[in-house]
Amino acid sequence: MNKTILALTVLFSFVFSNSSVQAKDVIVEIYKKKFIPSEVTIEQGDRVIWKNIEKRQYHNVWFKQLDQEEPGYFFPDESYQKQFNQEGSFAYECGPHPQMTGNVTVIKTVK
Ligand SMILES: [Cu+2]
Repeated sequence: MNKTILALTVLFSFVFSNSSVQAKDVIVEIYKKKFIPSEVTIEQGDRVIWKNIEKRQYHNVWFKQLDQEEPGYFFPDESYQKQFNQEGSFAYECGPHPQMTGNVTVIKTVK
């Protein structure tokens, strides 16, 4: 529950402190050991939220280019989020299941 409250607090403070920038949240679901959709394109400043909707399988979201260490696992009904401020194409995978791969493409904010 604390995580949800924290997430909402972060979301609201971000939305209301940046009136000129409309950052969006993009949802990627994790189900049957797949990222759905596996490829997303977002704008700078947007956030991707990965939701684990498995019955009992944990996962993580590991950007080997960006993360110094492998992030912790998250379990069904939990989520993981990351905000992207740099343009680029960022590949990721699930640490325990390297066959699970995805990509986030970040483009310049369209005004
Ligand atoms: Cu996994």
